[in-house]
Amino acid sequence: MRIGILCHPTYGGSGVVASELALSLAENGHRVHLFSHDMPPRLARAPGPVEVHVAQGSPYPLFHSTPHDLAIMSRVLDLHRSEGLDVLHAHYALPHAVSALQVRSAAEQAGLEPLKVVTTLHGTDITLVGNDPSYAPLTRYAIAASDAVTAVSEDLKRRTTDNFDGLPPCGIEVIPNFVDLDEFCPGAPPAQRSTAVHVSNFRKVKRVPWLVEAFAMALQQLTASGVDAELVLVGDGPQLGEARRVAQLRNLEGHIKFLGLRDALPDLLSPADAFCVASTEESFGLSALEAMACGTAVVGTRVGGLPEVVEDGVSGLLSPVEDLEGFANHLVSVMEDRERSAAMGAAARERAMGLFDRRRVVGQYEGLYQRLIEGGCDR
Ligand code: GMT
Repeated sequence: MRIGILCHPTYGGSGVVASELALSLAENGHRVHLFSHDMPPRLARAPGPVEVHVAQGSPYPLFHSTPHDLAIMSRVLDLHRSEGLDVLHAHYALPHAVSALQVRSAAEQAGLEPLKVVTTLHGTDITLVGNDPSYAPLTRYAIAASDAVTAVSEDLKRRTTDNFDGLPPCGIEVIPNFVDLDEFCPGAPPAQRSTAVHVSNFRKVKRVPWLVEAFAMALQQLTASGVDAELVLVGDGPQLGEARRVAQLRNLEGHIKFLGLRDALPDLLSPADAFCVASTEESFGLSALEAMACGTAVVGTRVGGLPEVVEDGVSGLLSPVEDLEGFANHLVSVMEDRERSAAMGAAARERAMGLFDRRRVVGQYEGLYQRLIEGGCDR
């Protein structure tokens, strides 16, 4: 198949899913083009034969900001005209699904080969952006007009169908996120100190300052029982400064590390006793899945699709979103008992292998593309 993928060039989330999918599809013999306004970091360090098109557009005094979405659409249309695409797969509803639909309609108008538009909803495109009145009408259109729509969890599917009427002919199919189990695997022995790790883009929804508070609370109990513990924070974003301020306020020096953006995720995840997710929203929790694949137990909040990924009490421990003390207690119970954290970590790896193996999930996408090309779900 000839497949075009549109995505945001993010360090995590949809940018990673789109990049890993592009690489896997290319590995399976498909011709794959990925379009974005910058190089997605996960793809930049992979040698796979994906053709990447970075389209940024040119600034012009009349434009408030450079409209890279338009530049991406032009590039896709140009490629469709010269080489042809069977499927255009948009990751994140806005703007990519709208861009893909625009290309489909421009191709039709120009008498080019028809192409099918698949939209994958990732989470905040529905729960935050899509709910914003300034974007809701366009999000609704993107969902209704796509040839197929997928959601990364049952919870996200439910939230989408609850909030938006007008679905594509085949409804919304749940295709979960996936992980490369060879790249993300247990390896390093446990760290000397009992270690909790968090990886994110430090946006408000990730609640990193709240996590630092919870860790400070847990640390008091851990220290009292003679456990030497630390929290390792990986990533960067708007709430980094606030997280540092809380760490200072709670005298966490010597027990907290801010590492900034890192690529060596498996090496950071696999020696840890716990992976922390303190989010107020999480449609899936890809970083939690990557930690699970590395054999690390998850301590998280019971939100969105996270309970579909982490089996509460088996591969991790989940607590209600406002329960700071409960979250801290979960950290203590995993971090003070290394046998327990190892057992949960092993269960986490098993779950990642059973449900979220890259090869299996990529096959689901291939099946969907094939059905569309053969005329299934035609409008
Ligand atoms: O919201 C983010 O953190 C980024 C966002 C994205 O699309 O880049 O992440 C969402 O998509 C990920 C990949 O499908 C999911 O694993 C995350 O749970 C989801 N984030 C939220 O729902 C907050």
